[in-house]
Amino acid sequence: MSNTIIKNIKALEILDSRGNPTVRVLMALEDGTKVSASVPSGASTGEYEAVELRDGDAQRYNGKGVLKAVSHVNNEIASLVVGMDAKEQSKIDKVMISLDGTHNKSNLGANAILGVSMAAAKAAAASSGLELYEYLGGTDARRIPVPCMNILNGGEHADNSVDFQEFMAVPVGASTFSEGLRYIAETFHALKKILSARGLATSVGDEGGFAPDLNSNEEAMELIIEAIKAAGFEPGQDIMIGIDSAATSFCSDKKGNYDLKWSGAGHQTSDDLINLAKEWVEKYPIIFWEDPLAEEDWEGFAKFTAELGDKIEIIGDDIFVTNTEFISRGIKEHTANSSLIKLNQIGTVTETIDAVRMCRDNGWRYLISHRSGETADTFLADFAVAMDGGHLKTGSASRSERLAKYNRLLEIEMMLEGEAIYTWK
Ligand code: 2PG
Ligand code: MG
Repeated sequence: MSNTIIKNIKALEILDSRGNPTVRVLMALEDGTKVSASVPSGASTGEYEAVELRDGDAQRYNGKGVLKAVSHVNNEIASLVVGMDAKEQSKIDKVMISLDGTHNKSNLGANAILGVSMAAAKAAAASSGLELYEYLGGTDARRIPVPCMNILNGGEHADNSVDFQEFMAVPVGASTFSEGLRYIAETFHALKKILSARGLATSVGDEGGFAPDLNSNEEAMELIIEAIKAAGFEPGQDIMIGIDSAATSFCSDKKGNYDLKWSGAGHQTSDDLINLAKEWVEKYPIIFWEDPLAEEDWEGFAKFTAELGDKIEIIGDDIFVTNTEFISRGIKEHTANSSLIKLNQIGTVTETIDAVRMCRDNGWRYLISHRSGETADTFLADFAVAMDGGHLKTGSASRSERLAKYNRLLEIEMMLEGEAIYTWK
């Protein structure tokens, strides 16, 4: 019999894919099970995300150390959670939420809390002899998400002249996950050839997509269409395009004004951005658009959705921050028709699942997502299969912290022995 009582929790400060500190939690159960979980970290963060606790000690890592969060795990959290049953995920998460006592986890830090929350799920799964996706998703968890591969980076994630943060290739026409991954990895390589033939940079941004200086944002679309064709695929049929504008990062006020500062295109209103999107949706095979407007621009968002919501998936990231309080407002106000889902925006596995459930219950879609600062932890891949959402974004076909998730999905596909489901809808 496995004994899933938590025997020991120990945290440490590690470095993420950008070389910034983050939290890793090691957990041991009474039956000898040992796991570790590492917490990701965003750059284009929403204002209302759960707080990632940083030390603020300028002498260490420019103030970005996480020794306080580590100490919260090792002391206050461990003293309550050790002795609990790792299978009791929602109880463990609830205990940490009330110990923290704030509405945004600013006391203990969402990075401290999430590390323990993820470790508990991993430990309970391992002790039960189940894969994490089976443990979290049940015996029918067998849908592998369509990978939304961010092959061209801009905004806060790169030092180039593109305003929109992510341009993703989405292989909707493939028949399996592994085929889909091949479609977009080949497109990534084709894009590299096209960029170098034009003397454009092939260096990559934070999520592993290329980050060339372009003449306009639209040039990114043209290049991707060209790359899809050069790789031998049909745009719109085999591969569609997803965009994350991350518009909060170029919003100049809270009144619907924007500044396309990286490209130099300058001032734009919400209406200008909506008109641009309408034009692009006519012209290009766009399947979804994330954060087309900023987190404060609820009105603009609703207008965007009224105009385009029957044509494409419209995803709120910074505006909803994986928080049921904001998602429920969005559902009521028809702000979007989908929510991004990031574990560390809300800070526990249970609350993340609650956000997914709310989307599902209300006929919304949800896109499970990595952060721009990642580790080699593959929790996200299993989580995406367990949540059955049908799509996932976890970066490009370069940088091992991104490939680790895609490779884990290949493993899950293999374990499912032909029973895996792969479909956009
Ligand atoms: C986003 C994410 C992930 P960050 O905006 O969707 O791609 O970026 O982690 O920097 O918030
Ligand atoms: Mg986003």
